[in-house]
Amino acid sequence: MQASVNLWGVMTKERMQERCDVVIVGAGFAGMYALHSLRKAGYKVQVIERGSDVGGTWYWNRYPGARCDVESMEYSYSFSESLQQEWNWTERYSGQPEILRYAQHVADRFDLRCDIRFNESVVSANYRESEDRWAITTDKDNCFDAQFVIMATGCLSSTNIPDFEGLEGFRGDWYHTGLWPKEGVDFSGKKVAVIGTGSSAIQSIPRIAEQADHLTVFQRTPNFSIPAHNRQLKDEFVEDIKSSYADFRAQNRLSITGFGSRMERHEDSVFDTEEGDRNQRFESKWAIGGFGFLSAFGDLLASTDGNKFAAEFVRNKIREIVHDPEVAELLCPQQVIGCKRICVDTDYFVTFNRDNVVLVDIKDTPISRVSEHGIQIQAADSIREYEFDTLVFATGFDAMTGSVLRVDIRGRGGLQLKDKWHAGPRTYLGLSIHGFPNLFTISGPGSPSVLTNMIVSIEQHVDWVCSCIEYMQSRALTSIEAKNDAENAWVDHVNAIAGETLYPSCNSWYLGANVPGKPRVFMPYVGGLPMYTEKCEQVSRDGYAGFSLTKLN
Ligand code: N01
Repeated sequence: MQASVNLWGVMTKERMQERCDVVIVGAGFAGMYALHSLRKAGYKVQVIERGSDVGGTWYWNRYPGARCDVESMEYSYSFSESLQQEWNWTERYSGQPEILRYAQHVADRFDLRCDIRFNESVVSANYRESEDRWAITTDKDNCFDAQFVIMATGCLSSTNIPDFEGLEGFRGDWYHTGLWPKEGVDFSGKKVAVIGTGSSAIQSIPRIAEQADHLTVFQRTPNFSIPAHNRQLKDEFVEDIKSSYADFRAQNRLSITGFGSRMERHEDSVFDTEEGDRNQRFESKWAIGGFGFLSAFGDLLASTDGNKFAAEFVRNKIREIVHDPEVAELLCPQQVIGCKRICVDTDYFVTFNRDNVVLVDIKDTPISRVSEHGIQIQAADSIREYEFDTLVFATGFDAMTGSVLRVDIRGRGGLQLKDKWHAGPRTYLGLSIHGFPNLFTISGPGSPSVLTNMIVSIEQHVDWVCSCIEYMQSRALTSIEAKNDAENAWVDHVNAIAGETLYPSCNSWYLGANVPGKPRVFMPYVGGLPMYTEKCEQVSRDGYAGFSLTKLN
């Protein structure tokens, strides 16, 4: 923004007013690919990103131990054969620094940065019905006028920091795993608390314990975690995949989760297998490591009784690894395995055998406040105080809707998205919202998104949106909007198929249960990527069935 002198000779800030075809919010993997695709198709595109660089979740989540839980040969873009051939991943599961370097490489290679405004946040988006265009404003008072808005804001990028009384008076330092400082944190000689035991905690706890003087972990709900067995990638393995990378990607797109096509998935029932063979199967999956554990049998997420076999197998592993039986029992999750996203770890449970690590169970005695010196717990008849130099909030995210609703979005008739979604998100295909024409959500609620390899889902969504915009341009159409009945039917379908699984049976962030006051609605689409992709393709083949397409007079 520049300064200028107005008619009265007074210096004023000159607001930037820019007209473009598409504004994209966010420069993570979704925003970057959308920019590349739309620009290639000839559109004028502006990306606005609150961070100082590309990478999205991998830009913000720099906590120690941050690592992808999808294998690196699969967690990467497939749109460019030369990109996938030239980039070399080093480990089975990539760490955050390597994934961020990859995102930066993609930005350089495809010259993306020139169309991204960094260190700037979109604050509002208003639909102007008379023109079928959006007015977008930012925290730097800049305005953009665009026909389309693409929310590429990520599913897990709005941090959930519990509203603990007294936090502002805490004399030490505190951090959230999802807003980790770029310069890192030195825990040497410190007494540290980690609050939470989700994926971020499970990855960071072993690394923090190695460095800190003392670590206390505050656990509300224990989680299931499967070892990553992370390792350096062997050249033969990489060459084998690269020799037919396109086929490998195509196979992955046919799998329900968008990854793991080479993984053995068993479809037989856990009830049809004798105890010895059953445990043998679980044992071999445990030895392989990672998410594939739940593919040991075909019905582990369909039946509570069947699920218990897998859950008890993991609990027995925890009891074997953790020396103190009381601590082991506290670490044993009691919910359905897979109902919360399963964690993939390196040395998590064994960390509780260290002399400098203590587990505090806060299920029945929650954190009551943060004092100047640490954390207070309300026990039966007294307040217990723990002193710390550093607090780490590994307390997760306002998932799937948080980052979309952080922008004040107003559609037709001034309808506010936060009002429309007051009882939970409603979308058609997780891509579009009735009342909000020309606005697309990438991997939005109602799409497979977080239940799949995110990059595969992102590519599928961006490709669909680009084709849709091309379709409109070729027919001089100026607006597209999900119809109310199509949206209602989709929401009903998403809920109905989630209800046939065990997913809604526990307090997960999929349900919004981790954020106080958030409506409990199962947000991702559980039908799997192939079925979902086919549905999207059918909709476009049928001339965008379920959408109203109009032309401004
Ligand atoms: O967050 P979470 P996360 N007092 O919501 C606890 C992805 N991810 O950042 O379970 C005390 O899972 C909360 O307790 P409870 C991945 O998809 C991916 O760890 O609500 N505790 C829970 O233990 C993952 O699923 C990678 O009872 C409180 C924890 O904080 C998703 O991000 C790596 C509390 C939050 O766990 C989120 O993971 C890391 C309170 N007031 C993350 N509030 C990859 O590998 C919350 N908690 C790609």
